[in-house]
Amino acid sequence: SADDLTRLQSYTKTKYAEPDEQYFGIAKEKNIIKIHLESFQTVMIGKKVNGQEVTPFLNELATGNNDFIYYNNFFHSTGQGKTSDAELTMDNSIYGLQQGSAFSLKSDNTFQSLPAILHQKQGYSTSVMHGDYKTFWNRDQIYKRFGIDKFYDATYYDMSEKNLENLGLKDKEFFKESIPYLKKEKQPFYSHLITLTNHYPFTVTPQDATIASPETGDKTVDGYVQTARYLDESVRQFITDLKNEGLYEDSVIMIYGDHYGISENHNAAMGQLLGEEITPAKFMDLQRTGLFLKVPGIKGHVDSTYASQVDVMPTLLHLTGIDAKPYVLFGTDLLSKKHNQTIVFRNGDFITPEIKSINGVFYDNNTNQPLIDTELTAKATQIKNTVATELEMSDSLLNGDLLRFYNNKDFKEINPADYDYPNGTV
Ligand code: GP9
Ligand code: MN
Repeated sequence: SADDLTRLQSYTKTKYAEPDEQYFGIAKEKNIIKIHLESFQTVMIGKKVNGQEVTPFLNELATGNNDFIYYNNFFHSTGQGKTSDAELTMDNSIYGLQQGSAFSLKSDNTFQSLPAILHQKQGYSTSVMHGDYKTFWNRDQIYKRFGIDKFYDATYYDMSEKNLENLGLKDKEFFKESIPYLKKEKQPFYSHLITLTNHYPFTVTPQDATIASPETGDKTVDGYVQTARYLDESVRQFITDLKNEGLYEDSVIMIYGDHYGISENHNAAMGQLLGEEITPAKFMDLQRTGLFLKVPGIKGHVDSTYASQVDVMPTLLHLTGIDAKPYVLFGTDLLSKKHNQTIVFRNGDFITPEIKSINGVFYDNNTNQPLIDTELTAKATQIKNTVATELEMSDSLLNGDLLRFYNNKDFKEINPADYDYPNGTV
């Protein structure tokens, strides 16, 4: 009901973090290129297998010596909706559902999404590119509610057998064929490219395997190292092409992992690969999926701020000079002095720079030992309650379809009938 919306808004208002003036609007009307790394976990950054770096290109970006800010404490917050949850969270600053995928279950809801706001406030054209078919995760339905103008799905790409691996188009081919589409987008554009090859069960052809398998004996973990290398090479190729096409210099570029690739079922092999036991606390450490952010006018550096996928939308709004205040958002601007460093996981667990909370047990985040300090324990209990409220609020938004009651003067309601995603003709 409208009362539930009022309750929700009085909660999210308390989370608002005002922008830092030196960054507000610094990327106004700049193209935004969003590179979604399938199943990428930052444990691969800096990792060597048989003396070889797994992800040499991303490692370079992660030094902060290039154009990218590297957020090394950036986490995913996805649930059963996996990729679709990451997309939902990044473009709406809300959490996925406790069960199932909101993309499938809530595609008739009203949203006030980032692509629509960028379009309405600054004339962005918005698109998604992906080497799989448009009905997967019900994307062709929910994207209309997000106000996404164009959806270049598999029908826009050369899906001949030689170009396929695992669920769909190989990433190198995908990026190569995406360049002409990007060039044709009306500027400024907000374009989201979703990779696919680094997906369970992590297979590559011998030709694409450019790093030797670690031989833990677990096919998933061994394969992951090889597909992560392939992903790294694909991103390098794409960034090089963006430079050659004049699309790099003046664009905001964002690279991030969507969710974990290696589940608890593979803790033994993962432990062998990392040379340490994968305890529950260590497993939480591995939920870092990383954010690389290039903003024209901001020098690259490493930023250890704790952050997660909900924080991306308010950050991009402020960078483009749109105040996040009128929108119902759970995240906070990463560049704001008031950024909130409590990371909420979909199952109610959380992490802060000091504390981990896992399945009801508190840990010291730095030692990964159970918390004994009484002051910190009291603090943890308090945060745990806030986290429960946060998830409950986000659920109420989705389950009550509460944004349909929000007559926001800073948002023109989206009519899904205005959107259509015809097939490509490749
Ligand atoms: C499918 C791809 C994978 O199109 O995005 O989704 P996931 O299985 O990772 O949720
Ligand atoms: Mn995924």
